[in-house]
This record gives sequence, structure tokens and C-alpha cells, in this order.
Amino acid sequence: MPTALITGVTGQDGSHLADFLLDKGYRVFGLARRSSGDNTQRLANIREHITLLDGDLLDQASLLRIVEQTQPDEVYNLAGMSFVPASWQQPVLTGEFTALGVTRILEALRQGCPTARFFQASSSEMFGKVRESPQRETTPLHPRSPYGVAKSYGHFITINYRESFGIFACSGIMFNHEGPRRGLEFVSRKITHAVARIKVGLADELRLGNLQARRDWGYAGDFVRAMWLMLQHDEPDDFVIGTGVTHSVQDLVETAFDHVGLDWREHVVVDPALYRPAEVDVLQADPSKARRLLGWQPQVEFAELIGMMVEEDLNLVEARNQKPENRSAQERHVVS
Ligand code: GDR
Repeated sequence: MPTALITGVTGQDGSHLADFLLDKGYRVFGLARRSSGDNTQRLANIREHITLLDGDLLDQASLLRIVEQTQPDEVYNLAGMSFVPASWQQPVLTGEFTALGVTRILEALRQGCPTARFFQASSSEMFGKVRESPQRETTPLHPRSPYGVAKSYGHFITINYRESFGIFACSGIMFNHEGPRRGLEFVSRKITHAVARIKVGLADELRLGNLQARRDWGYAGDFVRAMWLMLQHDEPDDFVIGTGVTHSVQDLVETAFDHVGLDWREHVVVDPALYRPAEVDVLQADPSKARRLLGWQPQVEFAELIGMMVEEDLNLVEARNQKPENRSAQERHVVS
């Protein structure tokens, strides 16, 4: 039975990847930070089938201990601070998790399990002020946030450990990927959740920042398959993962409101306070290398994705109106 270790297992991608690997017959270990509150809601359906281990990307010794104990065949680094605006509030902490955290886990592997295959979740935010469109593996980086800068470090240290120590280390340059498990602070879920609340009469207004920003939005379930495919490839390499199609935030708003038959102009308020100090105006992936070498292709397209998210959020807000004991764990999480 192959063994995988997932950091960030409690997050959107970690939970999708754990589902995917369990289906493939893997033994799954998940690294999770200790927290006073329960943050395992996304794992509710698979909690008994995976092993959670206390560890932290800030704590080198915990990583070495876990890697030595579990001797994983594959390690997926999905942990880190992932909300771009928060990186301006806590730039040093962002660097500790999202940049140096990658070195800590690579160092743990080098010392404790050098044969493990390693996946690093890099980000399209590294392209920032884009130098060419669409963006591919060779496009120069110009990050526009402390988050993007930290991810760029993580990307290059992954390549460096591959080149220096022969570790099977891959960097997946992941464009935006969404779904019903997305945190409420990210724009897609903020919109679909608000649309559901407006539809059932619990809210009337949705405040957003820059509606003109363009992103390449895909489905998280498709993206975790790409992570796994990278580690099954003959050679460690770097791959852009995205759909190749770009939409504006306004397109997303329109699609979500249209789905429930509402006019977005009656509800959306643009709030300059939600603009970022430096914006990434447009991102569009060129995923042709992943298609050619990994046979990866996304299966869920934009309108289907947004429709799925609105439907799930309608179920969620309707359940919120029922008795609290009828709420699922994820609903309780979202409410809190
Ligand atoms: P992003 O995702 O920063 O691209 O990073 P996010 O959904 O936060 O923003 C996308 C775009 O929407 C604009 N926007 C708003 N964003 C938020 N969050 N809230 C708003 O109210 C709002 N209004 C407009 C933003 O300005 C931006 O242009 C995501 C994260 O998952 C990263 O961790 C990951 O690395 C990248 O995607 C790929």
C-alpha cells in the first residue's frame, strides 16, 4: 500500500487530495497544526480513514520526526498562508510558512526520507505583473504581494533541492481553483455564498473590491489529480496547472447571480477598501505541458463550477435556517 503525507490536509486542497488518494488505495497521513478549535470539518467523511499527526511548518524537529516515522512514498506540501490580502498584514509570518516552511520540509526529507517524491503547491500569483500571456513554466516571475514573493521562494527552493540533492521534487504552478470547500474569504466562495443568502432573503448586499481583475478559475477536484499525476511521472518537473480560460470577477458575479435568476447590479456594491495595495490584473494558464506529458485536462468548466458552488451554498444556507442540530459539520464550520 503506497503511503502519502499531506501537509495542509485540513484545507480545501488537502481534503480533496485525501479523498482522491484513499480512493486509489493509499495510506494517508495528514500533518495538522494544533489548534484550540476543531478545524477538521472538511475531513468529516474520511476522518477515520486517515491519520492526523501534530506538526507545523514552523517546527523543523516536528517535520523530521513525522517524515522518519511515516516514511512516505509521496509528500504533498499544501500547507501555508493562502489568502493574498492577509500577506500584507503579516508579511514575515507569510514568509515563515510559505517560503521557509518549504525548505524545512525539504530538509526533513533530505535527512529522513530522501527517496520520497515531493509535490510543492506553487502559485500563479508568482507571475503577478505578467510578462507574457498566457503564462507557462518558463514565464519570468514578477510577484505582486508578500504571498507571491514567498511562493516564488518555495518554487525555487523546490527546484534547488531537486538539482542539488537529486530529490524527486516537483512544483505545480497552480492557477486559482475553487469549489464548495473553498474558504469564505476567497472571491468565488464569497460571491456564491452571498448569492445564496440573497436568494433566500437573508442578505441584500454584496460588497466587493476590483471587479475587473481576471483569473483562470478551475475546479479543485481536477487540480489534485494533476498533483498526483506529477508524482507518477518518470522525471520530476514543473507544470502549470490551469484551465487556459480567463474570466473577470464581474463575469463570475454575473454567472452566479444569473444561476438563481437575480440581477447582480441590484446587489453588488464596489468597496474601494477591498482593493489590494498591488493587484494582479490578469492571469491565464497555458497548461499544454501538463496535457502533453501528464495527460491532464480539467473536466469541470467555469459555468458548471460556479453553478455547483451556488447550489451547494443554497443547501447550506437553507440548512442554517433549520435547527442547529440538523446542520452538518461543514455548515457549523461556515456559520462560525
Ligand atoms: P487570489 O484569490 O488572490 O487570486 O489567490 P481571491 O479569490 O482572493 O481573489 C481573486 C481576485 O478577486 C478580486 N476581488 C476580491 N477578492 C477577495 N478575496 N474578496 C473580494 O471582495 C474581492 N473583490 C475583488 C481580487 O482583487 C483578486 O484579483 C488565490 C489563492 O487561492 C492563492 O492561495 C492561490 O495561490 C491563487 O489563488 C492561485
